[in-house]
Amino acid sequence: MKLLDADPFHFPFHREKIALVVIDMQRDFVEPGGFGASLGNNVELLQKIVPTVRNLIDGFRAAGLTIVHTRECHKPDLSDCPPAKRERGNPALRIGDYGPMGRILVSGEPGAEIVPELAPHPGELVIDKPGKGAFYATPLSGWLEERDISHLVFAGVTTEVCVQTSMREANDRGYHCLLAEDATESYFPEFKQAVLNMIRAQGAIVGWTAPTSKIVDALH
Ligand code: C5J
Repeated sequence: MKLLDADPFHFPFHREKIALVVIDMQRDFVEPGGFGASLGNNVELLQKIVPTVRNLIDGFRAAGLTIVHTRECHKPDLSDCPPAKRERGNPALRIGDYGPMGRILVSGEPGAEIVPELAPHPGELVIDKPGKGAFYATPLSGWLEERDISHLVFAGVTTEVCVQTSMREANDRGYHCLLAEDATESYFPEFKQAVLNMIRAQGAIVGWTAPTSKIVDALH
């Protein structure tokens, strides 16, 4: 049993039962011309965490542990994109429209790919998800059960949308969840801070948080 120095208190875990879930570090959210930018967001904030996410991934790779990468994207015919999602708001480009990185949030398009610095290695799991949560309409539950995983470390973007949704889904499914504080980011810094506060409040009601350096140190 290992003990990770986390908030609001120590996070105990068995090394062979922990996995990393990196949420949606895709060009569509992190680079200009993608989905995030089409909604009027400044993507530079998200670009800044790429080296930290890489350190976290490298720590899990060095320890030989399970790594899951997710991508929010839809089938080319958009049959898995509810009209309520596509028609929401007034973005410059809608899901499925052509932009500088191909069709917005469509699988197989350049914008849907994970940024090159964080590209999955062979053997790492890649989940294409049509929703904000990583468990909705994906094989993630089964893949984690097959590997006897009980503890999940979350990273990626954006903190209050896909990361928080996935972490709450995991918490409800019985996983012990920890969010890497400096390996997640939002277009809205105050939303990120609110999520960190919310998840660890009330005795870790959704989970724990810790900085990447402490997580990586605890893996060895
Ligand atoms: C959003 C995500 N923000 N990956 N997706 O729409 O958080």
